[in-house]
Amino acid sequence: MELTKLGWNAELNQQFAPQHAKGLVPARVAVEDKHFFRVWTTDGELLAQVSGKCIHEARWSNSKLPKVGDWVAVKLVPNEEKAVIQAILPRRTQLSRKMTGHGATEQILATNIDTAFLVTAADMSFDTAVLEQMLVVAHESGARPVVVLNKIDLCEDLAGKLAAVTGVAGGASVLAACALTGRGVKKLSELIKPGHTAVFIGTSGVGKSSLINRLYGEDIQATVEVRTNDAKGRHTTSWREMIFLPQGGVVIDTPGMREFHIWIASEGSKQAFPEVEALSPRCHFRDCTHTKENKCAVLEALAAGTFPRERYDSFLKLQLEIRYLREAEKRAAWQDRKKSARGAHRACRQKD
Ligand SMILES: Nc1nc2c(ncn2[C@@H]2O[C@H](COP(=O)(O)OP(=O)(O)OP(=O)(O)O)[C@@H](O)[C@H]2O)c(=O)[nH]1
Ligand SMILES: [Mg+2]
Ligand SMILES: [Zn+2]
Repeated sequence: MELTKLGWNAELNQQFAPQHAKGLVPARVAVEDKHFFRVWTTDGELLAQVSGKCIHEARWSNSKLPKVGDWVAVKLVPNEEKAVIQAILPRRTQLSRKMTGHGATEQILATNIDTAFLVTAADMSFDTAVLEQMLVVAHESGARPVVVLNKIDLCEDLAGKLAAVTGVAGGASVLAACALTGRGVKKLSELIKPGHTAVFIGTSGVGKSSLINRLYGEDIQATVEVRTNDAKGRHTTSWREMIFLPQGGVVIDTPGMREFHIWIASEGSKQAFPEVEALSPRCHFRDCTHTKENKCAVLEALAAGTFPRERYDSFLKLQLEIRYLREAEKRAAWQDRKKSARGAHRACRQKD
């Protein structure tokens, strides 16, 4: 397998020089399953495990373990189709969300991606709130977000749904598609160039795997019909997986997720709400939070009806979440410092 087709380039090659000198070879993580990985090397697919040193270094932070999309340095196990992952190369982009049900921990969904396809369905499950969350997460990742309105065959009011999607999409482009007939799939395919990596995210049943099958040209990912009463999916795809397209380029299929709560966001929130960004230079205070200040251009636009109330509510929710995560991050950093101070104290006492 030619690594350049998977996105390997001169810059990565340069970064890899020290690893190369140690006799390690480059590989890309295609599947992650707890402590086992499938990686792609020039010689094909290998089963890989992480070195003890890597696990030790990652003991406080899961994000230091390999993720789907990562470029890694592996040591080949002679005479076996196995490898040991020794190091992760710096990530160019990474798509993260806050893990659900846990205080505030980062879950990395995919790395080194160029395009994030945010899939929604034009059927009964149509929901712009999840799309707004996905947009922030995608903008924050560094990848280019593209909104895909799939299942347009199941919708009577396509113009209305497209308008609703465009209303929240900010600057992201919007594509309409139908994975069943293949309508719109060509446009999608044109956005995945050889060497590029695209990830598909969205709630269960919106048709992520179906679109990928269409792009691939045959059914390689399992798909299952949605429930008839509410069009919700059944969580068919159960792990993140990288797929190499015959025409070049790589796509990552992901399991359907109900929520895309942001991990720490700064740029992402600005880009997801370009309306607020455009208005805020006209606010009286430079650090205006657009919540209670006098002479706030955002609040004025809200009162005048030129900035929709639902968009403002989404904006507020996002700001609250960002504040919560910042606090949680500060707390975690403080606890880390306390832990290492205690460790140092113990080490000193042992020396005495
Ligand atoms: N009518 C119609 N059905 C579609 C379309 N795209 C997908 N489906 C159907 O929707 C169901 C769910 O599609 P999947 O591709 O499995 O959805 P998914 O997003 O991968 O779902 P998870 O893997 O659970 O996250 C399948 O029965 C598909 O055949 C479409 O454009 N139109
Ligand atoms: Mg799927
Ligand atoms: Zn303001």
